[in-house]
Amino acid sequence: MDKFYITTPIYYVNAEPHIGTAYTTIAADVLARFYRFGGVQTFFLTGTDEHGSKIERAAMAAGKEPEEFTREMAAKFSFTWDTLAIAPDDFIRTTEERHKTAVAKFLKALKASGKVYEGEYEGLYCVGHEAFLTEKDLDEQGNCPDHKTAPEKLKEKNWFFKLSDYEALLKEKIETGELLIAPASRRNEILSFINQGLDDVAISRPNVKWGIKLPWDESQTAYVWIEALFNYASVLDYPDGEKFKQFWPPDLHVMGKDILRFHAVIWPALLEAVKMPWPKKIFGHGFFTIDGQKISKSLGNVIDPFALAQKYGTDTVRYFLLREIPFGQDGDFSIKKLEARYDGDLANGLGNLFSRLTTLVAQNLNGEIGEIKPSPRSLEDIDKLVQDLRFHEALTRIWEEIAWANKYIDETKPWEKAKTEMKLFREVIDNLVGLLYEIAQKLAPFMPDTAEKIRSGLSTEKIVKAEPLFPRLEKIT
Ligand code: ME8
Repeated sequence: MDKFYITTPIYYVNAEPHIGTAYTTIAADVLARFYRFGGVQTFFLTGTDEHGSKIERAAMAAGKEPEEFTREMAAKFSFTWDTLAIAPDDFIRTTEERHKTAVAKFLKALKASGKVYEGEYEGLYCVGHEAFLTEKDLDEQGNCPDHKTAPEKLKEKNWFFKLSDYEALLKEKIETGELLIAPASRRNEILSFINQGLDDVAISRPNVKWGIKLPWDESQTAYVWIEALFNYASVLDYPDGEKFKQFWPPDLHVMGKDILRFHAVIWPALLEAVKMPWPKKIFGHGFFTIDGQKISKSLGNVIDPFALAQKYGTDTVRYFLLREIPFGQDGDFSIKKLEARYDGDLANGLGNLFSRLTTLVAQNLNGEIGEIKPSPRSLEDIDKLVQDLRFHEALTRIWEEIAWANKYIDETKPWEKAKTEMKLFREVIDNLVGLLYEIAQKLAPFMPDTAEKIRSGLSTEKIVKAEPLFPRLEKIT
């Protein structure tokens, strides 16, 4: 692989960052770090989705102009990602000039493709989703099942994109794997959705002011989804920027299953219309609940990832989210589970290993071990698991090695050998240092700070008994 372009969704700024959006962004950061460490030219993008009625209304409710409101909210996202050690190569806001300019060029190309026509839409719109709904999407009360609000009845003139022309092509490319959709269950869902027949989609809205005007009809703004999807290209300076030449097409779009259809159906068709190469892979991960309940403002169970990282540590949050919930499946988040993993896996597992090993070296070898020897155990299979986005399995494998190392210490009792059999003692220590050093390398994309502490702790001239990596919880809570 000569380059790796990875994206997260760009998040709506009507809500603050929460652990749901943090989850996707951490996962993408892990992959970006993994490929960067591997020497692959990597571009990792995240950002914020700032146009449309939903944002305009949120700004009004906050008593602010949309410009000011979106600027403040985007800054919160950026700050939160920073505290979670998420290091994107760029952060795009859809209200930036570079995005607006690129979108205008794209819309012109789309119009020129002959796949755009003027029509009338009569139906339902959910502002929460920023999407058109049909009767069969609604619950028994006639509400949007996710937002529990009645959709707005619209009758308006829109410009449409002939999505229906792309059914056969989409099916073919998904079936042959030219467009990979993962996990397999999601791929099947998308295929059966396409098999039911695709309707054309509106690409503009006449009554939404907070948006990007259509170049050929200034009475309309681009439908927020159509414009938002294009962020992935505008950040690279579409159509002829250096970054565009180097990184297009995206190698991987990571997102929650809720927005897979936009990415796996509408997005490739739009790209086809303007003759741009398609993304290679789209991954729709699962959703998680908190203590069994949907994350929602009204339930008051929204967890602020910043506060969580402050209390338990950035690496703990990163580890927990990716270890607890198999990537691709739905799951549940709870503080109780997080604390159990902190005590078990982190403090007693990894933290204890590092502390025992550095103590042994400090006490018996005066802190000096010389060159670090290669690990006696092979950890190569872990890379493949990361490449396949099987993060919880990769972490499980790493913790098997940690458990092995702790058991090896228990069984070989190196502190006894240090008194009588120095050669054997050295062998045990070399094995442990080699293994732990490699464990730290495998952990680096997931837990950058912890990995760095371990690597630098083991590679100094004089190893000292380490400070606890994960202090006892009663001390920090
Ligand atoms: O959809 N569990 O933005 P959004 C797991 N602006 N992931 C979750 C989650 C949960 N409970 N809740 C949210 C939008 N997510 C559009 C995207 S892209 C061109 C435009 C994550 O702020 C998950 O990644 O509603 C989901 O897809 C995303 O947040 C939705 O973010």
